[in-house]
Amino acid sequence: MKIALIRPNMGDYRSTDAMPPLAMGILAARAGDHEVAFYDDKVETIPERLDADLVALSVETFTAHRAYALADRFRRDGHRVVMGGYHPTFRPEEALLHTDALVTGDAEGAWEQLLSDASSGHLQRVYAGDNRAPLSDYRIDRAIFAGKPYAPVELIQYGRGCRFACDFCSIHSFYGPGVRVRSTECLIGELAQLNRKRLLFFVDDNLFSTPVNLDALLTAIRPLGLRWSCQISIDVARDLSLLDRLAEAGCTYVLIGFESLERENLLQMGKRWNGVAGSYAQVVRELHQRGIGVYGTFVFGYDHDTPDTLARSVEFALESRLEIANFNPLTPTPGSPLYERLLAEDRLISPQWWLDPAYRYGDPIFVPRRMTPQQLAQGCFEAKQRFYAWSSIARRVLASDTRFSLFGRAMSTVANLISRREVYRKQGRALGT
Ligand code: B12
Ligand code: SF4
Repeated sequence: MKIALIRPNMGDYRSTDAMPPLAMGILAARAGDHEVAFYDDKVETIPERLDADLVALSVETFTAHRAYALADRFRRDGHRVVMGGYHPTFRPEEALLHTDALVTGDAEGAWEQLLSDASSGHLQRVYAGDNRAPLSDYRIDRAIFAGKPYAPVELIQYGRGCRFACDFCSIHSFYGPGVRVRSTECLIGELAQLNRKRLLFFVDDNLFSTPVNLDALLTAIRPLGLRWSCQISIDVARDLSLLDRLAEAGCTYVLIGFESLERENLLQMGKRWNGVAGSYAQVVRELHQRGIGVYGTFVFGYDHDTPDTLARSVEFALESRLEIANFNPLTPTPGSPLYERLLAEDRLISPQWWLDPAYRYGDPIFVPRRMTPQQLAQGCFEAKQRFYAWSSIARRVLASDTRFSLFGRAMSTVANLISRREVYRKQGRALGT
């Protein structure tokens, strides 16, 4: 068969911060003898006509509307369409209105079965991926990304899942309670093939899955002399020697979900543990002292948030000189406990907001308790504007700790410029069209 892999964007426009989608590389590597072409809607226009027997789309909640429009078009043209990813996993009935078949959960195994059935003309409607299977046969084909204008970042995955279960996050529902990691030998083999001039980003939801796993990784990659970044839970800073080891192993940036400065909000989101390593300011200081930059993320709209808590969070981010930060309105995505709770409380403004033609990126999705939906949306946008104002970028980047490598500073500058541009480009965008 000829297979066209498509990663849809949020709408019919091109992005400037796109990174190569690992899922597509995994599907390509497991396509056997079939011929694969890959189109990335984020960085290139999807051709009107495709020469393909099977069109496969990777779908997230923010890209579902656009994915369905593309799928409907290709089905009208007589193509068979299949889907996979977070959104079809959590909303299979909805996706099946637009696709001939879908895979829920992990692709490995289910995708090969789907391809075999499609070639013999016996395509089933739903293939259940095994989200508990060990990651022992992890393969990825990066050749499909060649020549596409991606940001200078190499993505890599050590493991899947997270040991926590925050109320707003769909990771736990997707992967279950367990965390699976790849063997470090397999990972090192893959690392050897990546472009060392680019910043390496571990896409794991929490690289600190267990002390044993983190230790195995740091021991394996330290001798490679790489510079890398990751998402990590703040409790890693409870043991300062672990921070030393992260720095020694080449960690240049960490993304930490601070989420809120309000204890009651942390309790409500199931993230009380965010306080175990001391104050946020202390943790940032310890990381900076080791030459590790911090990308802090915050969410707003929990029941104890007011316009004032938003303003205080921006103050904190500026005073702590976070290299990058994000201030997002709480986004109830299907699969998260938050979504179910807000639905049950009748607080969702539009329950299927991702398909609502009136919805715009950054719009309020639900009614917060202690501010109006508009205050929430506007407050988050203003927070981003303040953080990415030219004066703020200059102050944070130029005055960054002298322990920062030249590479770290260059990365910080580029990341700030890209983030600033994307803040304005994304805000108010319709999904789908
Ligand atoms: C890195 C990352 C990013 C990067 C972009 C990465 C890139 N390549 O472009 C950045 C930082 C830019 C980003 C942005 C956003 N992200 Co993001 N991101 C991730 C993260 C951490 C890793 C993605 C990854 O590489 N995973 C590894 C691959 C191998 O896994 P996978 O994509 O799930 O694919 C597997 C299966 O799902 C399946 N599969 C997937 N597609 C298909 C298709 C077919 C046909 C088949 C058969 C199978 C299949 O097979 C794969 C292998 O088993 C995920 C969390 C996660 N664990 O995945 C969040 C995640 C995908 N992001 C999320 C969100 C919400 C966003 C934003 C909307 C945030 C925001 N408010 O702006 C934006 C915009 C996203 C967009 N689509 O435009 C959510 C999506 C939730 C949802 N219900 O859709 C996630 C799950 C995070 C979370 N905690 O909830 N993100
Ligand atoms: S928000 Fe982060 S720490 Fe919480 S469950 Fe999701 S991935 Fe884990």
